[in-house]
Amino acid sequence: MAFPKSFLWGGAVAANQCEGAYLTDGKGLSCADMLKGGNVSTPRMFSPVIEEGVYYPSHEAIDFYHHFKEDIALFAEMGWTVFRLSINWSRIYPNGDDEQPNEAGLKFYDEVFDECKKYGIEPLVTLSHYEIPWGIVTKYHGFADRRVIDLFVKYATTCFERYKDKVKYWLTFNEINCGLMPGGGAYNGVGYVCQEDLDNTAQRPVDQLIDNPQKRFEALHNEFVASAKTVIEGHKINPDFMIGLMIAHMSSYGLTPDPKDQFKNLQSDDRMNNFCGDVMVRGEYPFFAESFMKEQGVTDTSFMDNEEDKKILKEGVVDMYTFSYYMTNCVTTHEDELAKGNVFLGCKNPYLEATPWGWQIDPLGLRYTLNELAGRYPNVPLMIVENGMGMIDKVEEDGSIHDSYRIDYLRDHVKAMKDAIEKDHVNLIGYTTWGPIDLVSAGTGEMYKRYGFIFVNRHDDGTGDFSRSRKDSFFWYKKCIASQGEDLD
Ligand code: BGP
Repeated sequence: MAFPKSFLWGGAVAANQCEGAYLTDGKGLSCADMLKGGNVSTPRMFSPVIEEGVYYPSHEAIDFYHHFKEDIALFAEMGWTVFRLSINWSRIYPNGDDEQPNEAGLKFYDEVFDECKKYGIEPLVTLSHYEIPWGIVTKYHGFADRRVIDLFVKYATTCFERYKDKVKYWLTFNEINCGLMPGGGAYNGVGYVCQEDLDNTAQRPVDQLIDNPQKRFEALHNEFVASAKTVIEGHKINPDFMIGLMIAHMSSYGLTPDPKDQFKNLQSDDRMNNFCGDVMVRGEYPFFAESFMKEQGVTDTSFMDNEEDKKILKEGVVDMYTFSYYMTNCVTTHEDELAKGNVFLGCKNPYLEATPWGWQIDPLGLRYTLNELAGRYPNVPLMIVENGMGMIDKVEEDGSIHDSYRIDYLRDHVKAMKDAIEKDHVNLIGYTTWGPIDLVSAGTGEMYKRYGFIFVNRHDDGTGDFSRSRKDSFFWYKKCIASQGEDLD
């Protein structure tokens, strides 16, 4: 049997994409609460002030806050052994810099973890999943301000102390490498938004906020230090904690055998995928760090030389490497090929099919990625904490949903993991699919783009009664887990 008995099977969500109840029980605003809905061709707008009568997807989301018992029972019915969720920082410290934590927020997660325990499900908790408190964005410009390191560590240690007997697996920052992308500070956890955008009533798409590479990379550095300090403090509170990093991993291929394409691909892989991983697993910046940052427009890289930070980074290396995997892309220097692609997703791979959102489906790419990571970071276990297919689901008259495309996608990815474990001997310890219950899309804010095994009756116009129902894939995943990944038909 390829998958070891201890292999963790489950699903992953983020608080801002499922909880709703955005101001309930003392919760403060988070940056996610300031984002409007969009779709595949309309970007999400960032509004620095909440407008009356406008639909903000996170405000109600799928109302997990009031449905968590029902939802966790459904997860248990599938046989899960792990549930990845995030704690919404602004439920615990509503403004980010409050003296005392909000007891009602802490109590909510106590109840969620107790419910998991009832079914023998291990929680895997992300401390920051694109939901930095709004107060930290407006008052400190996010992690660009070094004081936010301590605010984060305080929040993390509050959670560690409170849940030390309920939660063993922790992740510091979701997809920390998304901070490498210009302009996404309101969205990607870095939290850097410049004053002009905070004052801007005309509003801009969230990925087009004014970029400041110097601030962005300083903020990222501060996140590295905050994460390392968190690991150090976490191990003092409970030495059994497994605290990991989380990377949006997108492997890429050089489009043509032109050495220029291959070299560009090597550099792009190093910069987008390996830069953050190297700092957090190896405890130091990689050899290409300085040239990379200079290319990006960083003029002063002296923050890398802070001796105290260097010590912390070395001491606070992570216990596991976790990542999201959805697709791969291609890299080229040939202008005509570049034009066929899309800036974020890279250029098109003629051998792969794509989803309606342009995400290119590549199960073998997952095995490729696992091999790359196992070679680069041989001393830490790997976990896939997001994988799945966002699609348009059709509800039949009798309420059933025949999502065979999702089953095909997942089956092929499970097979790729199996090969990686069995044939390549990769140390992979778990798998949580993304959005096992339909939820708000982070990229577009849609409900229309669905990932779930469980359908949620909620729509982009704000209608729907939040009722839950099982799709065909629900029964498939249940069978997959019951057979330890052997029965995939
Ligand atoms: C990852 C995020 C998730 C999630 C997922 C799917 O980048 O960590 O929060 O949403 O992508 O993306 P989307 O929701 O845009 O389809």
